[in-house]
Amino acid sequence: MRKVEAAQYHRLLRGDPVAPCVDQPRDLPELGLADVDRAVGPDCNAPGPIDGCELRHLHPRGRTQSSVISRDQAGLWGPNEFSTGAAWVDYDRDGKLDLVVANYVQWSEQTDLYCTLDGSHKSYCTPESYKGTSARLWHNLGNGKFEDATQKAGLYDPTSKGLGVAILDYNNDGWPDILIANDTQSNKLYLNKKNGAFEERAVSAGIAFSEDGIARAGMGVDAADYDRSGSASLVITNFSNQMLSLYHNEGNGLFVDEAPRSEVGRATLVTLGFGCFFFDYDNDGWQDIFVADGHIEDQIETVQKRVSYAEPPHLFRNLGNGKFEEVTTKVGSAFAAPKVARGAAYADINNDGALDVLMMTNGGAAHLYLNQGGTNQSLRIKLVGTKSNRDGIGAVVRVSAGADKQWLTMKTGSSYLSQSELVLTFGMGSKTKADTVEIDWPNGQVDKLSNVATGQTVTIQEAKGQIAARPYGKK
Ligand SMILES: [Ca+2]
Ligand SMILES: [Ca+2]
Ligand SMILES: [Ca+2]
Repeated sequence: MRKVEAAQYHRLLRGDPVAPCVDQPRDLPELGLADVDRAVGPDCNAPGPIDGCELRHLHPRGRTQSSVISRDQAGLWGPNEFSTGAAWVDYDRDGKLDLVVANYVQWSEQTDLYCTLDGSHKSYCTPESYKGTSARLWHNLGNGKFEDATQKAGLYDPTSKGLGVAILDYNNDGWPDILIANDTQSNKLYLNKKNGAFEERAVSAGIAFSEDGIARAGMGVDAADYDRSGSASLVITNFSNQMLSLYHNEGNGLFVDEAPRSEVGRATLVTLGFGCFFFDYDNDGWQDIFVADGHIEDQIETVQKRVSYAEPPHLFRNLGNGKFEEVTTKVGSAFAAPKVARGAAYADINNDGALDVLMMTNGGAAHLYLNQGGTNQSLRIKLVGTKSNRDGIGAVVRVSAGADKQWLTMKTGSSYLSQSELVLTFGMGSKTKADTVEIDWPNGQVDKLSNVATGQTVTIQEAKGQIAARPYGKK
């Protein structure tokens, strides 16, 4: 992967409507973009209290004209909380996107505690020093209004110290479930009961704790069917000396952590992971794993010799047999250089059909790595909902080519305080067309296309089919 210079990076971000946005809401106009009532886009993955969450009303004539709808107007007024990850999910499948926001701990400048790692310098206190706070679920009432549905939906849990949010349908019943990755508290998995309420199932599902029963330091999270089993599995980043979690979905309500037995676990034992996601970087049809790393303590090397503040990221190539191999150093020395990374997102920033990677660093520069691609084909799918939400968030897209069958979910959230583009990229290997493309929309509509060529981004409208196609540009 080739690094893009900072000035070029800013031009790309501002000029490209599919640019991913991470961590810096004031600089980036489309952070956490989704259309919640066909005219409203939210701006809401900001770290810090929910004051950082705005709704932007996009005027129909263009993206340059937007006005901020205050959280008062939208009814998004809750306690002053330390909000972290966020995701849009139409949990009651009424066509209107609802918002889930993870909260971290009860902290303020006034109640800040003094902790020290080496006896002389102030350091971060561990999360155990502070009380937790519940995630919040905002139910979209329409007309730009939301209500706090946390209690009635069964999501209220003041023990949580949430950082990451992923939306997945882990039991394949067509109703989106919610995962909250918690720091030093057990992770939470909210099963959608289809009646506006959820039931928390993390312990029985096997993802609450590590294999030895410890609540780890959950940071970022993502979900995808990485082994084509038909069910969405999970990756969750954890602290140094904990390795990440690679929870394989067994398809029966249970997950098994594959990390301890795999290259993924061994390679991530010492590093401290934040942003993470599944994506197919080499377009071979198998979902690979990216992890952004960086410790929280700049003095950590003085007390733990094997651990460093700046750390290389991880890129794991999916070998297609349930195993991964680390390829970080093979894709570029700048990419593999140590960083104090936090947020991470992907998008095809230059329309060549290969996914590029954006990393944000703590107090430092953003790093954008252009994927140089290869000989493998890809097909990109953009959705336009009509009865369902406009961006098709929650839709499942299934692509078949010969015996190869893949599926991806259109989603927001995932990773760490970041959001990737709202376009699905299917790696197609040597195939030059998909035999079928099937879209299961959140409202139940199913659309099916046949013989769709690779090498393009196809826009599909609910109940109508293909409405636009954009061929990839020349490299
Ligand atoms: Ca809804
Ligand atoms: Ca479900
Ligand atoms: Ca791959």
